[in-house]
Amino acid sequence: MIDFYYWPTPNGWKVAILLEELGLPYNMVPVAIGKGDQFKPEFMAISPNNRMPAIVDNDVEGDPVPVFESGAIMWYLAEKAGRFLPDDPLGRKETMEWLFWQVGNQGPMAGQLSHFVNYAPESAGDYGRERYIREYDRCLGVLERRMEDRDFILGDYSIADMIAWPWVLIAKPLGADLAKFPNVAAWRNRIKVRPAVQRAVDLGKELRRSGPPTAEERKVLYEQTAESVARMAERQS
Ligand SMILES: N[C@@H](CCC(=O)N[C@@H](CS)C(=O)NCC(=O)O)C(=O)O
Repeated sequence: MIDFYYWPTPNGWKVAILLEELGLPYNMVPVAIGKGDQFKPEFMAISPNNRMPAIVDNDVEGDPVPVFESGAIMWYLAEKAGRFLPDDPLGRKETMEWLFWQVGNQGPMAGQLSHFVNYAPESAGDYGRERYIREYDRCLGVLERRMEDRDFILGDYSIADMIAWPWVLIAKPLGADLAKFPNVAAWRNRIKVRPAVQRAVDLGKELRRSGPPTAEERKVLYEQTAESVARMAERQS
């Protein structure tokens, strides 16, 4: 069985989609990031960056295998299952390019945009929000060009799609209009109708916050420093 450390956000959905697509049995362990579960020493032993998603694979010979960072988790699971990852060296190289693109570009830009759209105080002004509006738009343009002559990022549906899709699913709440990205809009819909994807997006939806974060949650999530993380880890040990 795989222990899946998860909270219902776009980064969590990436791995939920793959687990559902693979039909692998898993045990979902909620990581309540607004409450500080990500600083628990037992979680940080699995995910040293104090971020979910993470997994522990217990279906191995020897000690259970922890994996953190969504790109690494996607690669690990796809390789283990022998699915959603090309076999040939060039196909694997392309997969890696798009995984790295997602975790180094689209993910962080969309994540920061979400922060400035949803959580930044008025005193932050427009600079940060506009910077990330442009970067998110640029990333949508990258996908738009890539999808000009194919249905999925690598041609066939793969972990490259599963990792990039969640941050496109929420384009509208992030303020982006997909009308100017018709290839991306079609790709988004092609993936959205998949039953496994729907199950993944529904996973743990009852755990989601209904209103804006409380002052305490804001502090936990948006005021992290090396010292505060160490302090919170200490408090939870
Ligand atoms: N690069 C990481 C990003 C993961 C990430 O940012 N997760 C957020 C939730 S969407 C988190 O765990 N936040 C906890 C925190 O900010 O302390 C990945 O792709 O796995």
